Amino acid sequence: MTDLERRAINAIRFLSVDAIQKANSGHPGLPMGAAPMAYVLWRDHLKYNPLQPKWADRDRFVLSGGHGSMLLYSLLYLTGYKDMTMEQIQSFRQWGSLTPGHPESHITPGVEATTGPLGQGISNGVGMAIAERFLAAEFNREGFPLVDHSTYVLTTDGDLMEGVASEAASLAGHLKLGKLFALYDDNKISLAAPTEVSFTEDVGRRFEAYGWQVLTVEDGNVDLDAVRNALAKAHEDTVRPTLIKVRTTIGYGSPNKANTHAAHGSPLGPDEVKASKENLGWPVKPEFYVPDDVLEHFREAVQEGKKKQDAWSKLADDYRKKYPDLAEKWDVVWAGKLPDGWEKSLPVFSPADGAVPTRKASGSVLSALAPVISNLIGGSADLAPSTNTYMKGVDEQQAGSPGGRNIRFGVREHAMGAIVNGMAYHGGVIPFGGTFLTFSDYMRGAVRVSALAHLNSIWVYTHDSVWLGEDGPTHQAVEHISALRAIPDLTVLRPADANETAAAWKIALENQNGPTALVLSRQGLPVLDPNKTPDVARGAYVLSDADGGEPDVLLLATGSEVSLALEAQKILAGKNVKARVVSMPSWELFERQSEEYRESVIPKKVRARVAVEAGVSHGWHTYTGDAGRLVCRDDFGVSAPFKVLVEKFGFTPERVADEAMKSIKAAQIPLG
Ligand SMILES: Cc1ncc(C[n+]2csc(CCOP(=O)(O)OP(=O)(O)O)c2C)c(N)n1
Ligand SMILES: [Mg+2]
Repeated sequence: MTDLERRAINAIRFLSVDAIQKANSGHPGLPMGAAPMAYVLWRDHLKYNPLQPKWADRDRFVLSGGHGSMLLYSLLYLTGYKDMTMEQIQSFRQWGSLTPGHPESHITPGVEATTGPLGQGISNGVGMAIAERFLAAEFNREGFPLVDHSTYVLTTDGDLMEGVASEAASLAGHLKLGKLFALYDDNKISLAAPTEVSFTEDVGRRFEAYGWQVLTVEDGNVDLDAVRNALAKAHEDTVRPTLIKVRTTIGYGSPNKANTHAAHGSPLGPDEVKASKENLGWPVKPEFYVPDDVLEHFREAVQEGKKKQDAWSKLADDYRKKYPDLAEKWDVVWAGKLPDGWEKSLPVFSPADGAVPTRKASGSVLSALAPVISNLIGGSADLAPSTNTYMKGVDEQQAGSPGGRNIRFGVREHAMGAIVNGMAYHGGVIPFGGTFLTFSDYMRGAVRVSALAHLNSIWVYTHDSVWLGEDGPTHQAVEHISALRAIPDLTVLRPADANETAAAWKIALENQNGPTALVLSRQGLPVLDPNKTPDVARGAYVLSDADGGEPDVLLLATGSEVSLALEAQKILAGKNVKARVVSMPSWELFERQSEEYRESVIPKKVRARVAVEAGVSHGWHTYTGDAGRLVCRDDFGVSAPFKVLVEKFGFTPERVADEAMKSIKAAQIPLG
């Protein structure tokens, strides 16, 4: 190691240590131990342009151990990302800074993925590598490697203990994602203890069994050449993803805390900061010290990055001349747009179609759109025939068919979630993932991050209630819709019929500001009159009003229960009660409407209301108010035929009508 290299690495370490000390909060252990490998990667291997953080063909770097965020912020500062100023470094973990406690991709330019929940980042990396390979197959032409980048992940002990990481790594091996590289900060310490108390398997052999190439750097603290050689060797194998086990020391340089979990998640403290700096030959003062020549050395990345991107831009210009149609398509997908006129391909369903399960309608929508939206890519967790998420006429994503858009995630819901997110982070694609609604819990960690990071991930959840019948309560979702609604910035849509389903897909595809969950039925639902254009985008709308002015009661329903509400409306009409049926596919979208619109659909003065939804009533009180009634299911389901459950659980038109009468009484509105 040269003197300059040593000081460059120490600059990463002590910028991080000082920022953490100033914030009096943070995780110094990882930046101190992983600084050498990060230095080699960012100096010698990574393709990036600090002044154009969104350059499409950049390599992706994911800090999967997001607790080591200061490592990434130090690198962004040192290499010259212009938003990452010294002021930001000194505002680590403070309100409004670009340096939050864990990296957040929607806040900080240069941060590729929101990490911190362990296991997510490495799984995102798998999605990024899939997206890269898919786009390469789609766009690259002889002599024009327009898409040619790698995905690097810095992973940790805790990261690799997480189940989701194993699921994703297993799929990555199967798919032979040769341009995925994980550097494992193998320091044998986690948050609370050495790994010997709970994590003693041979990680390398496990990854080899997944189909990865596994390399080892025996001393990642000082042997930079070993890291360089490992990275070079990693690239020689173009078929297998690579795990490089880099043996390091957590908190390297700290005389009293290195190699202990004390270095993991607390500032070193002023005395230990001083001792560490002295130990590594670093000036104790000033804080946040970066020698000029070190900064210059790092900032060469700006020129280097520009050179690389310029060369790529020239290639792209020539490509544009030679393949204008492809170039046009490129612009559309990278702008996150949809091709002109795409919505004309959305199918329209008619009542003559009979009872159509909304999952089937969703399948028809997907297959109709697949040829038109060429970057729609996704699949399910081994449930393709059930979730109807396999696009007809489209190839399957496999090692031998990297241009395939039907992804078989296998029975790996959590990884599916994180991989879909990884594709969304990557850009250029519109990714989706599907499973039964009840298993949305298995992937909740990823769904939450998709919302936090404002990703365009689309979640397709079928078999949405107790109405799946015989499979019983393990498979019957009851609390899940409510649990999804509880996630901020996730748009949840539960369409009432096939046409609402098509409208829901349109909303999901056009949603630029976050993920969308489509909640779909297993059983057939009558197709409503398509001439009454469903106002799904407004979240709730008057589907059917009683004749003769102001309604006596509002029937608020979603999904399969909308047709039930329509039946109840007829019964009530027979009793001379005016009932309005409101189809309410999305609370979130409804809440975004104007006060006037909301009042026009759910007028305050009509206090008699019934909410009908085959799930827990949690949250419905907001809409039903003080005189309202609930036809919901506040308990688990039961294994029995669907028709029996309808009776036993009281989801009959008569029951709904009965509750409507009770609500009218409670609201003391005289019958008209
Ligand atoms: C899903 C999840 N569970 C728990 C945590 C809390 N946590 C943060 S880091 C960590 C383990 C740290 O060990 P390691 O990943 O080896 O990082 P190192 O201490 O070596 O930096 C834990 C349990 C988390 N961030 N995410
Ligand atoms: Mg560790």
